[in-house]
Amino acid sequence: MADQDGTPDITPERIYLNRRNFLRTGLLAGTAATTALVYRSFRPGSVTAPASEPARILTDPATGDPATSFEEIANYNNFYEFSTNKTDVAAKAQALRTRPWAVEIGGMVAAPQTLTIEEILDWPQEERVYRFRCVEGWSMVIPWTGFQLSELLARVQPLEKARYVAFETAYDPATMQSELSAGIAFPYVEGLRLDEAMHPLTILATGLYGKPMPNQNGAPLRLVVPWKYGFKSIKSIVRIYLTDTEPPATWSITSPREYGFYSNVNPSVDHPRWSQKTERRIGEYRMRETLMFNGYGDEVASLYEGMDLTKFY
Ligand SMILES: Nc1nc2c(c(=O)[nH]1)N[C@H]1C(S)=C(S)[C@@H](COP(=O)(O)O)O[C@H]1N2
Ligand SMILES: [Mo]
Repeated sequence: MADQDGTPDITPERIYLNRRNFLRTGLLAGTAATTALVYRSFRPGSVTAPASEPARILTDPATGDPATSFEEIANYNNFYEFSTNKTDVAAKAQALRTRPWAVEIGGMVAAPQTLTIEEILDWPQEERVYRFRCVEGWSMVIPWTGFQLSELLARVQPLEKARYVAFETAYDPATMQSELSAGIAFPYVEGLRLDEAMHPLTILATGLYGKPMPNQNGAPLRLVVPWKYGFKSIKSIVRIYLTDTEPPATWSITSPREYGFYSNVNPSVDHPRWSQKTERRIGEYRMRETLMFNGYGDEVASLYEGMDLTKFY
């Protein structure tokens, strides 16, 4: 983990006007119960402010913690395709070509589709302010823009036998570094169990701070699963497929002793080389306690009933 570089904490982006046209709400698919759950959990962070409303301060709706500044979110990144040095990624990822861009969705589905990014960006987007915890021990509060992954999955109609959702990042050797330099295999791949993927907290993000997704944060489309360690939130997705077997996940393949398929945030299961009991919120100096499921346990703990979470970590 790099030290803070002394960048001022308060930025104009932390306080910004919420624009009515950009953030359309009321798009939540699914049951009324699901919708109620999401609105209850996210009302403070996901409302559309009237255009006349004065600047608001973005906070994590659960804890009231202020959002991490745009500069910090966009300049301290993990994106191994470009660099293994978190403070170099932003500059190097400017080479990422995000147009044309298409996402292929297939596998065990009744209605496979290939969608252009323009089609996806045309869907209603909402804001979700989520805590984000990297397995390395740092965390942020990030105001994402996006939509529930469940909405996309509903369009392709998963077959009865589908049990998992697999994801793949673009790999372009012309603009990205080699596997040898990165120390991991490409394309970067990830996976979720289907019920995790369908959970209302799981989103595909297309932007942050009301702006299009910066390349370094995984433009034009990346996964966000707030109760799991950050590496599950795969960036710059080009392929999604449903399967009946546990899909490969880059860090579990690279280092199976250190990274499990589930990788739920869990302060009581240490990484073999460091403790996971505490974390440093970027922009702060003191350490915070890490919370089980990154504090989203009320919403997600039931997904893991009967599982030994010290074993299936
Ligand atoms: N394709 C791809 N996705 C990725 C990574 C990566 O190296 N390549 N790094 C992961 C890790 S370890 C983290 S912590 C988050 C970082 O997201 P951020 O840079 O937007 O904060 O992206 C995740 N998704
Ligand atoms: Mo991470």
